[in-house]
Amino acid sequence: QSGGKGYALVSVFDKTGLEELAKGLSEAGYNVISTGGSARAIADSGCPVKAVEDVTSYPEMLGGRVKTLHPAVHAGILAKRGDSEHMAALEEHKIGAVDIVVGNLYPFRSTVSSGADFATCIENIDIGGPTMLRGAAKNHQDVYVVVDPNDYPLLLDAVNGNLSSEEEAKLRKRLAWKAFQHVASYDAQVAEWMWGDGGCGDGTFPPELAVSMKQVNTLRYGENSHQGAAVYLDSSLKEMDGTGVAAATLHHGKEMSYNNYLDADAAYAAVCDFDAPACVIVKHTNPCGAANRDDLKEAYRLAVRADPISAFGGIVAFNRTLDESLAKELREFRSPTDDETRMFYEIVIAPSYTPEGLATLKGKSKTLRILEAKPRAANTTGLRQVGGGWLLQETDNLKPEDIEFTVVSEAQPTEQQLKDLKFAWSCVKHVKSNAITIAKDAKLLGMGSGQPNRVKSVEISLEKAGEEVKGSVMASDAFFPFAWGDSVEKACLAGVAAIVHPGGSMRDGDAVDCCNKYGVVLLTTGVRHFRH
Ligand code: 93A
Repeated sequence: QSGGKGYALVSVFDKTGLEELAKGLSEAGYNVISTGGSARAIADSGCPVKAVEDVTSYPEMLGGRVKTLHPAVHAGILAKRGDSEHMAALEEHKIGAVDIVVGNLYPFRSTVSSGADFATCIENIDIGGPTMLRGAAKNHQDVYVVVDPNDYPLLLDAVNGNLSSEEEAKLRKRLAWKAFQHVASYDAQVAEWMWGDGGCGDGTFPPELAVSMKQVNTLRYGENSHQGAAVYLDSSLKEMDGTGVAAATLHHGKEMSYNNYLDADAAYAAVCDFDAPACVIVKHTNPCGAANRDDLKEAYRLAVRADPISAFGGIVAFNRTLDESLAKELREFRSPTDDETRMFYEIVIAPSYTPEGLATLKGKSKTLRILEAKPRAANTTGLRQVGGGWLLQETDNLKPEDIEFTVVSEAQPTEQQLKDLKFAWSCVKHVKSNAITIAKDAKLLGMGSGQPNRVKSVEISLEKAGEEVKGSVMASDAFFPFAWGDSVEKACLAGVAAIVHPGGSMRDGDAVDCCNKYGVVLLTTGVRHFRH
């Protein structure tokens, strides 16, 4: 080694920024040593580089499985510079100290998502890379470890003596943390794959839970301004980036807040449950407006009309491309309750935008958040925290077509009523329990959410539906425990023409008798959609 500086070991799969890095390290006086492909790339750029083989005196072997796994490398990384025995051992074995390790790993995750076969996935499990990163991170007081090309300029700053000693010590710790995080997330991805597609698990629930967090973004605050908060991206999802709201693209507007994420997720989950073109408007995680129409502009207008006061300041979600004419409608539409006020929204979210649609929507307001997200995969799980642990469940993926709707009343539903019952059922699934929805002509008229008392939810939804309740249909997320003088009779008296509930109550018979008395249609589904 020359110039008093040790080796800088560079072994990267992602070769972004490699040229400038190698140049910078050489200029700072380090001897750059490197593995096959990385060494070639550095040499091609005209920078001096030594092959790791020349340090270990062993060739890369087993088709590349063993490259850096050698005492000449790992003792050089792990030796404590202030420990005379460690340094004497390096001296004795003629091993050069490694001062810098720069590495990033075989692309395991993208290999799996590309649909590669088992053997290819196995070959893309990096062993030597994590080993050198962990060694360097452990010995971070003496060794810089860099896993992210974005940190190369910072590294060059540090090795050029541009940092104070406190800044330098802090940077070493942060880089070490980042390396351990990188490796931990990598190993979690491998473990999850082994359990699932890797063929270890038996497919039963629960799956192994090694949540691999890809990236953490700090949020300005949580539900309220005195609560700190952050959003984590789940890198265990097999789908590529852009799936679900955490990975969505923010095209325009203010940054996403904690509540924005929650509400956008609720709105997008609800709208994506419809196969037909749909608009859903959410306020405080509950759909307050929804409609199916081939013309999305009409779906949007109807969704607002369901409850214009709640829709104001809400989240508007679509399940089809948002084009210019829809964007104009969103920009210009005035509150049906007050002709002077244009509707204001926190977020518009859709799977895609036409360029004109996006440009037009941006003109609505500076702050409007415009989100583009791929629909969330159907087979995902939901994780929630409770004191001392977490609860995991499969997401509620049941759609009306998966459910048997059984007529239990004397009156039979018309084809339109059956359609509307299924529409109301799709809506009620996304409303907080006790949930009641009232609908007609594939549009929501009223909803009652989150009431501990089901009768109250019925009363609220009837009140919201107003005059339009006559001839409408009603859905309940769980069974009616009572009928006479209770939820069912109140709905019948108000003019609801058809009702659907899961059934299964001791007094199911009362609900049937009550509906028969008023000539109302009653159906059961045998499944419920609690949302607590
Ligand atoms: O196959 S490995 O697990 N065995 C090793 O000894 C080893 N050392 C470094 N993979 C190993 N690496 C990885 O090679 C690095 O983590 C990096 O991703 C990659 C760089 O290879 P190349 O320089 O040949 O492109």
